[in-house]
Amino acid sequence: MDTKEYPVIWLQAAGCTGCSVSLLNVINPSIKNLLIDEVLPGSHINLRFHPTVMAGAGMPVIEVMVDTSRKKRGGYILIVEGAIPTAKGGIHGVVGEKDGRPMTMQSWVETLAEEALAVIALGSCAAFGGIPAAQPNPTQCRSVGEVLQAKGINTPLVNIPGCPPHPDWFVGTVASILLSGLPKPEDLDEHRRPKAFYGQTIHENCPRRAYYDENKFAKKFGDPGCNYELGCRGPITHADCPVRLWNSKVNWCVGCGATCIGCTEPGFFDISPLYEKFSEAALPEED
Ligand code: FSX
Ligand code: SF4
Ligand code: SF4
Repeated sequence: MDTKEYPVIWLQAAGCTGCSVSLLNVINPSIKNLLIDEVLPGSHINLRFHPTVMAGAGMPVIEVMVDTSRKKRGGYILIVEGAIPTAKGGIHGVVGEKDGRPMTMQSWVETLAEEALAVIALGSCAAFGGIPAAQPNPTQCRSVGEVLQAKGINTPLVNIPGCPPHPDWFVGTVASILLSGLPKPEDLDEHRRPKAFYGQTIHENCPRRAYYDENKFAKKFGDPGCNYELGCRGPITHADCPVRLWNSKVNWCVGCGATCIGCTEPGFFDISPLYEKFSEAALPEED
């Protein structure tokens, strides 16, 4: 059987690289399986550019990226990690140069997204602006979606937020694209997140939910009870962490005694201080 190859360009913009590190920790498939073997029988990912993982540096790797976008026009997947600084023409974020002039992250995203088969905005920074876009946002960081919309670029876009995102959310989305094509509108929620991973709230599946329903709230970390009064945003946060668990099913945020800080939601850092009870007004209405 012929193997179909999907070239991937992975751009890193304004972020902390945690999204890449999270993916590198993927257990099943391993990162070697993912990058070197076939991710699905007959489908192989060819990671052509990734600033953290690739061995090369400088102009030769920039040329590989440009070459990929030219030769595989309409056939490569663009993954963007990190928000896009747009203040002052985007000069706060630069990747390489062209004709001796610095190339901004914004211009790379605009150029590469236009000719891509699909764009994946990986992590809450790329999907929603994330921490780099927190108020007062002096670099005017924007999400990938906002940057594309401002330019009228209509390439299909999937958001995979999380700070960082769970590796399964990314691998599962890519596998699904390779298996059955781009997600249909009904597969994504109003924030373009795959419903398969973000279709329910943390609160719906939290093992401490019975405490919440009985109004038994922890007053300090370590107390038995629901962590809502300690700032837990499980009720307004969409992700499957309580059932998927993290680090190869070892634990997750509330499971280890912390709160859900709402890392998959737009603007999670600006809602209120992370470890204070958030405003009741932010709660969804009960059915
Ligand atoms: Fe953002 Fe990626 Fe948070 Fe970090 O670079 S989603 S800051 S975990 O890693 O973009
Ligand atoms: Fe909901 Fe958080 Fe309480 Fe769990 S700890 S029941 S997610 S408010
Ligand atoms: Fe993010 Fe909440 Fe999941 Fe923790 S439990 S990873 S804060 S969505």
